[in-house]
Amino acid sequence: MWQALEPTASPDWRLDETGYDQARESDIESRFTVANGFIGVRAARSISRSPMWLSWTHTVSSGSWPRTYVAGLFDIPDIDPPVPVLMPAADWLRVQIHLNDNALQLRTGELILQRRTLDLRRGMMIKEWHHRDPAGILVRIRTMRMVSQADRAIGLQLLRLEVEPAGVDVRFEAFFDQALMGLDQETIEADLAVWSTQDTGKRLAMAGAAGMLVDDRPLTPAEHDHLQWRWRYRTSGDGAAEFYRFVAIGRGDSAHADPAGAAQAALIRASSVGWRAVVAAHEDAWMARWAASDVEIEGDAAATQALRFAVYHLIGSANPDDPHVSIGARGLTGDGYLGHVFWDTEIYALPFFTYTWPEAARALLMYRFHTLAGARAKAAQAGWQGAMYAWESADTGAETTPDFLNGADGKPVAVLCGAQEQHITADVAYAVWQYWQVTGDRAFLLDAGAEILLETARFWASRIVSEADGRGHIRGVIGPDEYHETIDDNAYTNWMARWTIQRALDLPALLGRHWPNLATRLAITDAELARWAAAAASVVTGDRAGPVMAQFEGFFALEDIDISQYDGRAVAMADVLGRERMQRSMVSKQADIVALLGLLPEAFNAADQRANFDYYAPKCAHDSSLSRVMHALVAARLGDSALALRYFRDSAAIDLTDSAGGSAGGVHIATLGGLWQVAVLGFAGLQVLADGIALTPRLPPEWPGMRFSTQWQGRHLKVRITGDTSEVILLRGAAMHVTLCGKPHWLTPGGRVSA
Ligand code: IFM
Repeated sequence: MWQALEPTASPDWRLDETGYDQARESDIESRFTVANGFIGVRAARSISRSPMWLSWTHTVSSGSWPRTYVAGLFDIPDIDPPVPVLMPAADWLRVQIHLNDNALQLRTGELILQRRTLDLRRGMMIKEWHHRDPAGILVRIRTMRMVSQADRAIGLQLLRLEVEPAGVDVRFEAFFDQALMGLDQETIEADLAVWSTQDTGKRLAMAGAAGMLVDDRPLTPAEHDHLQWRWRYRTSGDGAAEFYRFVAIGRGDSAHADPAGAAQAALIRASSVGWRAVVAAHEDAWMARWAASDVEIEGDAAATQALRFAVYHLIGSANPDDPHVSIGARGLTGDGYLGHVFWDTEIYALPFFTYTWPEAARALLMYRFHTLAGARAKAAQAGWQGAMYAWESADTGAETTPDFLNGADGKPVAVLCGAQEQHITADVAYAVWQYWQVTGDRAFLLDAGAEILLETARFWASRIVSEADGRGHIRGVIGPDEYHETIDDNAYTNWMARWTIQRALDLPALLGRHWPNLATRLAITDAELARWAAAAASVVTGDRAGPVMAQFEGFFALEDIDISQYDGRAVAMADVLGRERMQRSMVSKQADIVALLGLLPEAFNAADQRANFDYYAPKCAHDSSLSRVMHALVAARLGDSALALRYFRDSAAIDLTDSAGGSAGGVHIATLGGLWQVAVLGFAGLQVLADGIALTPRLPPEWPGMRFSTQWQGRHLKVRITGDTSEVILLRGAAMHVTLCGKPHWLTPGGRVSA
C-alpha cells in the first residue's frame, strides 16, 4: 500500500498544504477536491473532523464542509426562494479510531504533522497526519482518496495506520455519515443504501466494501452492518494496519429508475479486480488525459503549476459519458451557486474541452440540446419565439436563478439576472459553433448543434424589435457587467445576438441535403429566414462616434469614476459606492465590451480593439472572478504581455491562495478555464482557420517557452513554442495546414513544421 500512498515527487505536479488552520480548512477542502465529472469529494478530514468553534453570537461554526457531490443530483429542498440545489451524497469516508477506548481527536493531544498533497498527475489527494494523544500514544496515518477517472461510479479510500507503542487496543470504525444530507432514506443494508430526493423524484444509491490487513494479515470485522465496519486489534509496535474502502454510486433520474443495480455492479467491478487494479486503471486514465491536455511553461514553474491545477479541476468537472449534466460554476468542489450552470461553462471552460477533450465538450453541448425544451418554454413564457436559455440552469433547463437573495442587512434584494441576463442564449450558440469549427463533428451539428443554433437565432430575431428609428433594439437586459440592470442595447448582447443569427443563416448552405428536413421539422420558412436576416442587419451594435463602442445606450453620459483611487479595497465596488450610484456610474463589475473583444477578435481591427480595451479596462472593478482572465486574453492578443501576465497571475491566485476569499464555496471553474485560454489562445495565439490551425505566439519574456497539446478535426498535435518560434508535430490524423506567424505550412502525419 505504501507505494500508492506516495505522492508524485515533482513540485510542478502537486499542491501541498502543511499544518492545520481551522479558518482556512474550507477553502483548502475545495482546492484539494478529487472529482471525475460524476463524483466530487471535498478534502475534508476523514478522521476527527476539524473542531467546530463558537462565534461571538454563540452559534456553532465549522471550518470544515465535508461533501460528496453526485453530478445531476438536484432537488428543490424547503428553501426560500425554492430553487434546485445540488444535493450532497453520504460522506462515505468517515473513520473513527479509538486507542485504549479513547477517541483519537485532532483537538486533544499534540498535532505533530499534517500535510495534504493534491497529486495532480495521479488525480488523488494524499494526507499524512502524525499525532500524539493525551495518553502519549503516537499515531502515524497516511490516507489517499480518489474517484476513478477510468470508471466514474467508483471511489476509493486507502489508509495506513501505525500506532506506538505495542499493546494498544485499537478500535477502528469506518462508516457512511448521512448527517445533513437532506435526502429520504429508502433502504439500508449491510453494503448498500438507497435514498430519494424530496421533490424531484431522483434516487441515489451508494454501495460500499471495505477490508483491513493488520501486520500483513487480513482481519475480519468484529461488526459489519448498515455500511459500517468495526475492527478491533492490539498493536504489535512496529507493524501497521492497512485499510481500504470502495464506494460505488448510482444516480436514478426518476422514481422508477434503479440506481442500486448500477451501484452494485460498479462495486462488483471494483471488488473483483481489487484496489490496486482500480488505482492502476485510474492512473492510466489520468496519464491519457494529461497527454492530451498538459500545458507546460518553461522558466515559470508557478505558471506551470497554476495551469496544471486549472487543467486538473477542469478534467475533474466533466463527464463525456453523461450528456444530461453540465458543469456548475464551482464544478463538483463546493456548494457555491448551488451547482447551477452559467455561461461560465460555454464561454470560459468549454474551449479547453473543445481543443483537448472533444468527447467531453460534446457531452456538455448535448446537455444544452437536452435542455432545449426548458429554453423554449422560457422564451414562450416571456412572449418570444425560439429558445431562451436559463441564466442559471440545473437539470431540466428551467430558469433556476433565485428571484431574490438576502442582502448583508438581511433584507431581500431582487435578482434580475434570471429575467434579463439573456446573453447566455448567444453564448450557448457561440460554443456550439466553436465546437463545430474546431472538431468538424458534422454528426453533432446535424443531430443537435444546428437545432440549438436555429432555435437561439429564432429567439434573437424575435427579441430584436424594430423601432421608429428604423433600427433593431434589444431593450431591458443585463450584459456580462451585472452592475447595470435593465439596460438597452448592450453591445455584447447585441453583437452576439447578430452573430448567432448570422451563423444560423449559414446553415442552409452548410447542411445541404439535410437542410429541408430540419427546416420542415422546425417549421422554418424562407420568409422567416428573411426576417432573421433583416433583424440582424438592423440591430444596433454599440453606437459610437469613434472606435470606442458604447457598452449600452446612454453609457457615455454616466459618471466616470476613477476606480484606481480605491485600489487595495477589501470589498466590491458596489459596496463602496452603493447600488444606486454604482448603476449611475461607468464602473463595470467585469469584462463586458472586453469579453466581446475576447470572443470575436476577427470582428475588430487591432486599432479598434486597442481603443476599446484602453477605454474599458480602467473602468472595470474586476468584482467577478471571470473578469481578469478575459482581460488577460485580450491583452495577450494585443501584445501587451506584461499586463496580460499580471492578470493571469492575479486570476491564478483566486483559487491557489484564495485571494478573493471565495474558494470555500468551491473552485472557480470559469477562471480556471480562462487561465487555459490565456495561455493557449492568448500567449500562444492558437486560432482555428478554415483549413487548419494558426499560431501567432506572443509569449511574455518571463516565459521563454511553452508546450501544449491540442486537437483539430480529429488530429492530435503537440506544440512547442520557444520565443517567437513555434514547432508543431502531428501525432495522429491526416495531413493538414498549419500557419505559423502568418506563413502556411503543410504538415504530414508524424511530421513536424517549425518557423
Ligand atoms: O456567471 C457568473 C457571472 O458572470 C458573475 N457572477 C457569478 C456567475 C457564476 O460564476
